[in-house]
Amino acid sequence: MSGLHLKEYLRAEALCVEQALERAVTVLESELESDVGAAIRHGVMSGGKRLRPILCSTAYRECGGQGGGDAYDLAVSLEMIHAYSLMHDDLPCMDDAQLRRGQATTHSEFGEDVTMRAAAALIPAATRQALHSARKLECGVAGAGVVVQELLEAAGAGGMVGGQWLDLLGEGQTLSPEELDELHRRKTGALLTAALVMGALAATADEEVVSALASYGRAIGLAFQITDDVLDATQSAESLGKNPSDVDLDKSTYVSLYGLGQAREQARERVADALGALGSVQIDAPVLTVLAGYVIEREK
Ligand code: GRG
Repeated sequence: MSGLHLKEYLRAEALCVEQALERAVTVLESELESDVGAAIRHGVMSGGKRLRPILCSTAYRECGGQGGGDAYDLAVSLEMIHAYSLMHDDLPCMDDAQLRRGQATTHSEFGEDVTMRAAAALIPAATRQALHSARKLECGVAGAGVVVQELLEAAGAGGMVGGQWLDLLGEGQTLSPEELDELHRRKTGALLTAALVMGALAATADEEVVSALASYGRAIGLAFQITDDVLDATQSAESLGKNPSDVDLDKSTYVSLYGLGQAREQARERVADALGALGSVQIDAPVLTVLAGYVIEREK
């Protein structure tokens, strides 16, 4: 698959993801107070690359999964967790951000109390979404629990929440390279890895394929974060569509620790690790192969 085809692929996948998100948000709007529903719509339907659901649906398909819409319904459970995390991350008690995805952050528009509730409601909603959709895929009722467990482990204290905590504690400190890797393995890497593993498990891939995709996910997770730090250091808030910057928050980053050149080199090494993991098993994964490079070539 060429770079041009990847762009088309990502556009088509994002469209299916948007449709599945629309279905999920419409259900939530019918269940919740109107201001909370509106805040959820703002936080979820605000664009973004939709990388986590696309990794999930791609892994699912490249592991032989045949489900259509149900696979996207599963994939968007990851985006619902991601959206809640961004809504909470932007709150004044965390990063105190005004701009996200080129728009006002949810609390700037709806207030802190409504945003807190809206984001919290997304956590059980994502869990329900994952459970109901996974049951309809190849893994069936018996395998769906394991798929959901992946999501919850990645989102929890050993994953994203724990990583965010380390991130907040690390403000104003110089972290060691090991501490920085551990923080991002949890804060960003865990959910990206879960996306791949959930897709593979839903398609009932062999154990060694699931484990290779987990290694691929851990490697692209770090490559993705290093690139995030490079973009944060080299582009304006306007072009990235978000604020504040890592410098504003006095955070340790791959750029502050290694400098731009070495950080970029490390991102390339992680992509090579990811491709090595993919090559170690017998699956035909043309999209995941090109996607590994995309995570460090992206401009947003
Ligand atoms: C209570 C400690 C505590 C935590 C709550 C807030 C939170 C949970 C977690 C935050 C995790 C977080 C903000 C991770 C950010 C990871 C990241 C690189 C986000 C940007 O992802 P992209 O580039 O964004 O995929 P788009 O906009 O494309 O979706």
